[in-house]
Amino acid sequence: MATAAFGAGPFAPAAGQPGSTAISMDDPRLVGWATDISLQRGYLDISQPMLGLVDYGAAENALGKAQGNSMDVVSLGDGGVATLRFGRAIRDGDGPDFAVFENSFSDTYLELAFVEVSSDGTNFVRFDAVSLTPTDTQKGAFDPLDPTDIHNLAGKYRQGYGTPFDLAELAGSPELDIDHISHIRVLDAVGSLDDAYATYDSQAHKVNDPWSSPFASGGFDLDAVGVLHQAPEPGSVVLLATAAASFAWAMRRRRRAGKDGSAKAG
Ligand SMILES: [Ca+2]
Ligand SMILES: [Ca+2]
Ligand SMILES: [Ca+2]
Repeated sequence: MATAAFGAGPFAPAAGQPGSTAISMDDPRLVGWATDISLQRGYLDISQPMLGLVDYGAAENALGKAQGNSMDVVSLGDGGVATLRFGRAIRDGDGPDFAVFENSFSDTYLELAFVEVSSDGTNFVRFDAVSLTPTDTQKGAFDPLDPTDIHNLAGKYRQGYGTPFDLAELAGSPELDIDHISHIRVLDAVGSLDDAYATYDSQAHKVNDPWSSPFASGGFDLDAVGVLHQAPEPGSVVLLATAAASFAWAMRRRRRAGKDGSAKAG
């Protein structure tokens, strides 16, 4: 198979190019950020577990607003997992509902991660990721990827620009309420083409990304997760329901009072 021209893939191009879906960390639609994280670091090199785990960056670096730099991140390592929580649940609104920010310093040095969501912290549903990066040659530690070959994998865009995710795509998933997402999980795509370590997209392609990268900052580097559509606060739903109920009660009273009045007048 001939190698397609760079930028000729079917998916959105790099940040700043026409048709890009990248979301700037300063986009005014971002109304919230992750407030809590639990972290399971991955290996420096999953094929050499004796080397240990990555340790770059504190877990808290993934909380709050994205910084868009290379330092204020937490590295996941091969197969590492970060689970984020939010002060308010996330809901499905028009278009993208949240965005995941990585720390790539260029449009083509891309380390990728799968993204899953949950409404209860137990049942997680993964977005259908697609990686059309050819799998004939392993991408080495600093080899470029073509963002137009990548869809629904976090890390598609350079630092300061989030990869968007649309909860509408997960409508109908069992055990998931797309209008009440409480947890987002970011899972490093190992990137190895070796059958023993490979991770696969939703179409059974091996995800080929820079590997191995046995550095303290190996694997996906999470800067932040930003929210575009928040669910109403639980308190405000109760208040709204209470207000509606007392309004209905007042109307009934008024109608009854009106009837009584007319009866007397008659
Ligand atoms: Ca949506
Ligand atoms: Ca990294
Ligand atoms: Ca950060």
